[in-house]
Amino acid sequence: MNWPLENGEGLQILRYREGGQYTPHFDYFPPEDPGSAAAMAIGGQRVASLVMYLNDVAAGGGTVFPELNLTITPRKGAAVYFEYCNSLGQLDPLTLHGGLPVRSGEKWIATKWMRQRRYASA
Ligand code: PD2
Ligand code: ZN
Repeated sequence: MNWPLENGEGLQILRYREGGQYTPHFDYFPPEDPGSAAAMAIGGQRVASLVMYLNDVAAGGGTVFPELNLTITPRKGAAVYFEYCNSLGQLDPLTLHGGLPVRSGEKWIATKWMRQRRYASA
């Protein structure tokens, strides 16, 4: 990801069962949200995400970027990387994204989020 290892949050593993989905959201902490200041107290803002697909999904489960008219089909071993915070701290709302409903089978992902500064002890 070309960020210092210590800027990384712990890897998050997520399992979706059939019908499971992730409603569209920003991975950064929206400045207007009441909880954002506390979330950013250590490490600052999130700057980048890597969503790694751990299995092939029988049907559905794509990662969708509605503002970009873009959907990525999950494939085992593939990943989606995107950034949303530049060096001035400006955020990119075009990175709104979600996980479409899994129509058949399961979907497993591992997500790594990076911060502006040191977050982990690594
Ligand atoms: O599973 C996905 O496709 C997905 C969609 C939106 C994962 C995340 N966000 C995430 O891990 O932040
Ligand atoms: Zn996300």
